[in-house]
Amino acid sequence: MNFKLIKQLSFIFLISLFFNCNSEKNSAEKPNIIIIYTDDLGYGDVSAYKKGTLNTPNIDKLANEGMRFTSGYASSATCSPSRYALLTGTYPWRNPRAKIITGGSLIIDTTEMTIPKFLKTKGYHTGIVGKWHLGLGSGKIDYNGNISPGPNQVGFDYSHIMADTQDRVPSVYIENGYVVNLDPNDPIEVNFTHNKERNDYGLPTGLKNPELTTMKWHHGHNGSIVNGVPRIGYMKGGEKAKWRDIDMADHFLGKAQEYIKENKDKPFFLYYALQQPHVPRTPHPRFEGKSGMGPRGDVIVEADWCVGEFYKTLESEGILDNTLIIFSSDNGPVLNDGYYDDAVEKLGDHTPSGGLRGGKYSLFEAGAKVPFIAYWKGKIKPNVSNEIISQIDLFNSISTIVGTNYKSKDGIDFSNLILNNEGTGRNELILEASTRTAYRNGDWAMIPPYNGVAISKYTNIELGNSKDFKLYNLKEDPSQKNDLAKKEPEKLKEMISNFVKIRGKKFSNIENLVLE
Ligand code: NG6
Ligand code: CA
Repeated sequence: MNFKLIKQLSFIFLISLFFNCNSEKNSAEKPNIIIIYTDDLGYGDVSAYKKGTLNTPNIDKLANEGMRFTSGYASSATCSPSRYALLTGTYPWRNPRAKIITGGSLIIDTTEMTIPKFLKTKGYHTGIVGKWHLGLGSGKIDYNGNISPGPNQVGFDYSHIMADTQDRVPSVYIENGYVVNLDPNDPIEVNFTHNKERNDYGLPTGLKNPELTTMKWHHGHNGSIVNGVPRIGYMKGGEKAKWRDIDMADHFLGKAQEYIKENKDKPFFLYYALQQPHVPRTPHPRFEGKSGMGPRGDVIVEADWCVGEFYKTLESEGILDNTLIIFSSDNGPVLNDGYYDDAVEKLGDHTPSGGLRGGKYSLFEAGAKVPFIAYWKGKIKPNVSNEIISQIDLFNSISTIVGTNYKSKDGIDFSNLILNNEGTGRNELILEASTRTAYRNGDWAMIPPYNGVAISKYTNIELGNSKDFKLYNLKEDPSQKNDLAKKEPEKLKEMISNFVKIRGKKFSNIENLVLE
């Protein structure tokens, strides 16, 4: 090779490097990606979905200036399975460990692909702030050392979390595997097993010392009392590390804002998982009474405020034009989820489910159909879409947007829908609720027979258990009032057969019923 040629080639190489770097830095192909995920927020709890009773102006802004889905689903009617499906793009019923976690081990295998993991291959910095609830460790957890595996082992560079839920011990924050503010002389012990001895374990309990509580338990939730709130489970020690419930919203918001400020110069992924309006509902005093609906309404107003403040940070940091925001909820609404907190008594005309049947824990629509919004300033055009999409699809859609080839088995890619308003969502979807599954295809929803009570006597929610197959046409009957199983036997047969195809042979109950 002569010298001139080498010079020319080096020049071309440098030029291409320059353009490459430039496009790496500013390109819309590597937008920041933020998932704002609420806990138990219902379809009708957002005023962009159901006007009139409770105002959520900041969430509405994302909904009205972005793409608002009217048929967006969580994979499940409870938390851990939905969160598992969101991060892995996999149906939770494929993983027998993807059930509501109470102090249990990590349910994502560390070899499994996750959204933050594939984003890291594209140079993203990845963070989670807020509720985790996907399990920690791989056996009995020692909260006094490095708690692993956890979020940092399944793709997150940074994590600042609460382990399970606000109503479960330990009531402490965990940052990158270590309990925050832990005094080594006051180690934490945690236990979830109830027995006579354990009743004296650690702190006074809701069961033995109800006079020490400021929030009364209704069902469950009679373990250790922390900040006047009796919890699920027992803990002792860790006094300095305990969170203040009324500060939790501000605390997570602050961490999310800090994360943005620190990482705005590189592409980043932030999973901001708010704790509201899950129990115990503990609004900061400045939000008390703001909704007129008691603490449940007040914490929704608080969560909406957090979304607004968070948005302002993105704006002031100048990154809104290059940031895709997904807003959703992990499952549908519940009023009484274990504490007497006026959620039922002060509800008034508000309908958390937005007129859908059921709620959290239910196979009816309100279990998993949730607010689902995609917002990207200047890129996603304001629109309402009736296409069916699921949080399981975020994996494939985000993968396409950033240009990786990772695809999950169960997801579809709806990136074209949100970015170009072209293409379609899903034809079909399996919904999960406390290990039971149901099926949606087009306008139709089918719920197989299940043993168990029709209505939970605790939460007063219709769970979707019945001895017969149920069939609904959601277009004509979105609130699932008219069971068409008898009227439309051919449709029912087709739905059952499609359902079994996805659920597989293991679902022998249904197969037997089909054969009858
Ligand atoms: C249940 C709790 C409920 C809530 C739920 C998890 C009782 C009786 N009920 O076991 O209060 O904590 O678990 O909710 O303890 S979720 O949104 O995280 O799935
Ligand atoms: Ca939840």
